[in-house]
Amino acid sequence: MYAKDAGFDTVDGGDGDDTLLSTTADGEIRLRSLQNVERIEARAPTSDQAIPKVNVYLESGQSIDLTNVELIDIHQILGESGAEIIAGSAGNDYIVGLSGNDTLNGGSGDDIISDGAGIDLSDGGDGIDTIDVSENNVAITVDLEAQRINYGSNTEVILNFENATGTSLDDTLRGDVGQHTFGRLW
Ligand SMILES: [Ca+2]
Ligand SMILES: [Ca+2]
Ligand SMILES: [Ca+2]
Repeated sequence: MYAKDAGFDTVDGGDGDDTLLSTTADGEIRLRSLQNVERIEARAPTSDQAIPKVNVYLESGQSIDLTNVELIDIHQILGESGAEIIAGSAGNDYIVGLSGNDTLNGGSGDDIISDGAGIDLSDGGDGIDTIDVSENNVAITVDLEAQRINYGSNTEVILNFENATGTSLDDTLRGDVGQHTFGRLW
């Protein structure tokens, strides 16, 4: 059971089958670290309410490995301004690095990774994954074939992505259009 408070929590489930459960209407799960937890689940506060959008927030500069964690009705997994290391679950994840030089891995499933500012390393892993650069405020070149993002003088590595979502500026997309589909790049 997870009790929301202002700080970031260190959670160790120990032995047994453990679930981190959010049952508040404004669910936010704030973690410094997570160990030995098998499941993170969002539920409605009462049975007649909808399940709220619950995000997992990782403290700045920390790391989290969700490879063997089942996420149930969790909306996004978000880093902060530091360099976070986030490994997603086997399911479909939405991972947001924000600023800082982040290492973001989707793992299996059809993941969306928003890398944000900073020089990030993003890996979609197995599945049909989307690199989302729409939060950036500079025009970006996304090359899915060369597995690179370029903006200004910066180059970032993007591995195992099949789709891209661009910014509202004049982005450039390179890829094999026979294999890939592109989101709202224009
Ligand atoms: Ca970050
Ligand atoms: Ca995943
Ligand atoms: Ca992939």
